[in-house]
Amino acid sequence: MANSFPSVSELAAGARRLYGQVFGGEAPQAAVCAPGRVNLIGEHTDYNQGFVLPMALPLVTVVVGSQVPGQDVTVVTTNEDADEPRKVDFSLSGDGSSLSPGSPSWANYVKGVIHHYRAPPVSGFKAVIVSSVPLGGGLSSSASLEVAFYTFLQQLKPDDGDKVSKAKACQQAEHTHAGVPCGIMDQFVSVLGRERHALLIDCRSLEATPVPLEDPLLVILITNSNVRHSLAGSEYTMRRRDCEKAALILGKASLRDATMKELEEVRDKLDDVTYRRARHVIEEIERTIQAAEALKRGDYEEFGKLMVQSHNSLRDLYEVSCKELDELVSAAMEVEGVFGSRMTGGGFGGCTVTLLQAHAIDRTILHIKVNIHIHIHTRTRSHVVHIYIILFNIFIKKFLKSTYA
Ligand code: GAF
Repeated sequence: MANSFPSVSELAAGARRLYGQVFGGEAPQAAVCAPGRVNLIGEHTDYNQGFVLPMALPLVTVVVGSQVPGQDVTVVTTNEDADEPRKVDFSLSGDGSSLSPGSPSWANYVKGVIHHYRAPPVSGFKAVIVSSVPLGGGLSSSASLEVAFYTFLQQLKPDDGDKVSKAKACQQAEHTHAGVPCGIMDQFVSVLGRERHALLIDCRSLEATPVPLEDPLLVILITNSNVRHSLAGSEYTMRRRDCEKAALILGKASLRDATMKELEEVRDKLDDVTYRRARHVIEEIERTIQAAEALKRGDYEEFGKLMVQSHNSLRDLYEVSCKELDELVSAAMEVEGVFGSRMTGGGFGGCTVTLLQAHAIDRTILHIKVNIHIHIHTRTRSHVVHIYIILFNIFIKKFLKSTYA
């Protein structure tokens, strides 16, 4: 059976309760939320100006809070990182240095969003953050926090309401305050995602085409390997640099403009790693366009094949997968009724996404769990015992018909 996760109203009720406890029984003036996302296909293509196909999730970050007189800010989170303080206080007065990134790291997203808010100055406030998006799980916990916080600031002092600019401001917060040179996908779909639709986003023009996901016979399953990735680590930045290098050698503004034929023509000018990174991106952009077409015509077999090709490319060419994700994908693909499976998000851990027939959901979950037990056995013998609980305490989300708004 799939595990359940709290609804938005349950999360909001929890946030209100916590707010009352922390702030002397008061009720918050505002309550907002923003979704995490799962990317169905189109990985590491957004910062290459390509296409992505994410969908917003019913996993959300909720912010409740109130404006206060003056410029003092207090924010509390239920963030599960036990080693970090869960409450921060700072003042918005002065030279802005209080908004510089620092510790605890979760507060950097809050500070970054205040810094890039499009209708400054922001007044003092107190707020509580609660989230059902797993941290570091590749489901955009950080973008959902940024977007939820931006939405909260809009309640205190409205900006012009432009949604694309809002997504861009949140992306900037990630760049300057979390140190991750991310693309636009996560913030964009968190702001503009639609219930029961994926969004085909052209990351160059920022045009988005909703693709319905309303087939009652279809289920999307997310499995969390519970391997925590850190996009702030150097690998994400290195991939981005590799792509820029390839584009430069190809004489293109971005890899979006390159074809495989052109890549082959300059192959002897590229080192092997740069060639493989570029090849992934060029082929993944094409796969994403084809996948959106397949989804529109209900060709799930084709969509599934493209998902698996995407995973293999991320594993072999882009090298952002890991053993646990590969195992989860392989296990899912062994089950009849599964169309396709792949890692999702930045990689180096996090989640897989699987497209399958609704009637196959229970046996798919069972098969994944049984296979995981086989692997635990193997790992135990190779002395990586402690990984058992962390890696294989998987939780599985079944959500196609859920709502998030
Ligand atoms: C992370 C980034 F934040 C996105 O912009 C995107 O590049 C993704 O990794 C990989 O597709 O989620």
